[in-house]
Amino acid sequence: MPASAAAAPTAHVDTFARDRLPPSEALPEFLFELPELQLPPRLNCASELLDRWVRTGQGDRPCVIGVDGTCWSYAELQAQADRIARVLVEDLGLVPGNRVLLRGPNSPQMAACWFGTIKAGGIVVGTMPLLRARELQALIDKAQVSHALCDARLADELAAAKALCPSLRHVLHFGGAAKELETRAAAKPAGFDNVATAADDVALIAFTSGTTGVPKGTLHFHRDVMASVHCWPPHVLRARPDDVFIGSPPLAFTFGLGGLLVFPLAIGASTVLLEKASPELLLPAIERHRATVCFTAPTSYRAMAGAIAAARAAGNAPDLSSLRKCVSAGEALPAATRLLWHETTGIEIIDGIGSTELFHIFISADEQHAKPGATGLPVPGYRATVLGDDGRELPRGQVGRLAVKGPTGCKYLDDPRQAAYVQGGWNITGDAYLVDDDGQFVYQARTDDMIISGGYNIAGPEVEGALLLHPAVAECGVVGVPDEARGMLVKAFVVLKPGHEAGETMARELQDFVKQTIAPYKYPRAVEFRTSLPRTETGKLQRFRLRLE
Ligand code: 3UK
Repeated sequence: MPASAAAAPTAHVDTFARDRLPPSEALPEFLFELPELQLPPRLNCASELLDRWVRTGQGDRPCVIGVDGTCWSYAELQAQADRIARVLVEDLGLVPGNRVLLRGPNSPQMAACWFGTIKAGGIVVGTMPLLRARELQALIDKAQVSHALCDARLADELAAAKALCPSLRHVLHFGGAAKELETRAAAKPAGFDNVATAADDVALIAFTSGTTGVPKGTLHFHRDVMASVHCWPPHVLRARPDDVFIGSPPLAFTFGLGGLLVFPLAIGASTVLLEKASPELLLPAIERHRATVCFTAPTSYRAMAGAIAAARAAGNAPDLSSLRKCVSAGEALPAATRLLWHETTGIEIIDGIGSTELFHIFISADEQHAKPGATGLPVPGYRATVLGDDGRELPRGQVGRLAVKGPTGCKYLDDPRQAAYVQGGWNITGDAYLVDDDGQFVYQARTDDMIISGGYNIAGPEVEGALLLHPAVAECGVVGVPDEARGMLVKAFVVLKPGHEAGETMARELQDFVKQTIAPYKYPRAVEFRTSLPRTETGKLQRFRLRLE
């Protein structure tokens, strides 16, 4: 065992999560080669990310900023997190290892709940704000959640779920008129001694936004959170303590948790937590808060570029001069979007592929290594390769299954699907990739989204990339639909920009355009116009829904 995986006895009294880790032979291989990954056997990530700044006399630094004008310093966030930890332990009987469901849009109070839970040795179960009672019920049952801290505005669906979930004993609301949590917290004395968790005690369970089947709960140790801090952020993002982070992904999504909470706090920077961050709200928020580092999805960059162009044409260009780094993840970044954002703002996007299973980004390129159409290079700390169907590494240029290993890796909570994600020690992400002549990893499609038409393998995202280069196309999704003659037919769903007319003529124009841009056999033989495309709360196109429609 490498030093950083050296075990300390668990601090969890409730060993539910530990008892449901995959057996050791089903785990991926872990790599702790970087010197900074030699982590101590006892580790509570709240001490490292939050308390450290107060301990070293920097508690006055600005930390979390909310939409209501709140701006908490590190000391203030710590004070609130300490009091919430006390409420959980002293009032609600939390014991280390209990699962605590957090529910609400991104906000300073959510950040305090996250740290309060972690400090108390609880296991955070984040939930997407839009989830309904039935979906919440599935997560609560699966993780045997005992406590919930919930934004008062989202109380109803949780109450409906609670009625069906015997494990859930305590629900406290924050916000609203009653301010239950705030009132209890305010009555507590200051300070809290963090539970001295083992580095491999579970800190959070992140559920995948699974498009099919029951969501999978991915377990992450305190050590996983800190390992992520030492890989992508210092080697690729390279943010500074005076940076102001902002973005759209919810804290329940590890893209958001890392990008908007863990990574800024790890360097003493500040973070703007927006409740709503659709492109039309994110853009003015960047301007208002003088944000410098932005995390969002490819479609959001595309929409913001459109909005900037429109505003400039109308003579009221937004002032985005503060912005210096833009991160894209969640979906492949089309070359056209990278180009458009660069033309519009002068900023080269930092693309990165990450997954809920690996916590955060493992292949990425900084501004200097950015290559249109490619995701990038393995992040220091990680190794990546492309495997053939026989499980052997493929030579450069050949399309196969992306395989990754590093300090973090897939650990599903009691789930037979562990054997599909982890094979031969590698994490198999489900993505088809190739490595080009520069060693850059080039995304093709989700493995099960490859379209096999007339004997050809066609990657939907490549066809989308070509369509997006056409000036009339706002958004598009390309999938395979069943076809008698060709097995599958390439079909494009297209949303046009305002001022363009859908119809036969436009369909033919787009088809010809694709034929001139990429190999002609890849062109969409069917084109359907839409006013919007189905997307998940994390910004991903729901291809399965397009295929069914
Ligand atoms: C796809 C990408 C191409 C890919 C995530 C950054 O998206 C995240 O996690 P999920 O579990 O989905 C993982 C899957 O999404 N994907 C993500 N980023 C890219 N495909 N280029 C990209 N840049 O199919 C991957 O397997 O929802 C992303 C950080 C943390 C995350 N959880």
